[in-house]
Amino acid sequence: MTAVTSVTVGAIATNDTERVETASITFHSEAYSVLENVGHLDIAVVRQGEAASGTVKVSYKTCSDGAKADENYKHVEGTLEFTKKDEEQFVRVEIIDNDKIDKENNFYLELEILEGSGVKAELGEYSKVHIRIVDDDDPGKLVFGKYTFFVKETTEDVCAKVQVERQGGSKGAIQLKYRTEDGTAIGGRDY
Ligand SMILES: [Ca+2]
Ligand SMILES: [Ca+2]
Repeated sequence: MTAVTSVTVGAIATNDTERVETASITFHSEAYSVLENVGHLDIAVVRQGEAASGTVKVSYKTCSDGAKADENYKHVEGTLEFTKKDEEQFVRVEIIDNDKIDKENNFYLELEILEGSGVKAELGEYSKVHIRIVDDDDPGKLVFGKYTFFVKETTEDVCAKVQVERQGGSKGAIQLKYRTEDGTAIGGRDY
């Protein structure tokens, strides 16, 4: 009688394994800048991946990052359903214009996968998009373009053009007064 020490069976073919297709949901980029008076911003959300079937549901909501909800932007939240490959949808966010000078004015929109049916659903490269609201109420500052200005002394009178720049804002018109003061050069003799 011969003892059976091993049994060999045929290897199970692994290339028959069903491939799970993936759909990823993402924004186009990680940040946008908008002027405070832009009105609204339509932010694209896209479905990527090779899967041509299946449905993905995602939720979105705005979150503050310095900017105040319903004072600087209108809070939104909701769900989107993506039913086919490469579908693009938009989330509209309203930007609120005010007359105040705003310093920190950032918020973001965030995605979360709720469910994937008939497809493996995941978040893509940009699951958050940061939005910077650029204030338009700061009149800005007036400064000289250069701290030191050199003029070569000549036998004839020359005109020196000293540049004044407006920086940090542009709301309304600004008037300024200017005058010269003697240093080691004396008014009427040297200039
Ligand atoms: Ca404004
Ligand atoms: Ca403002």
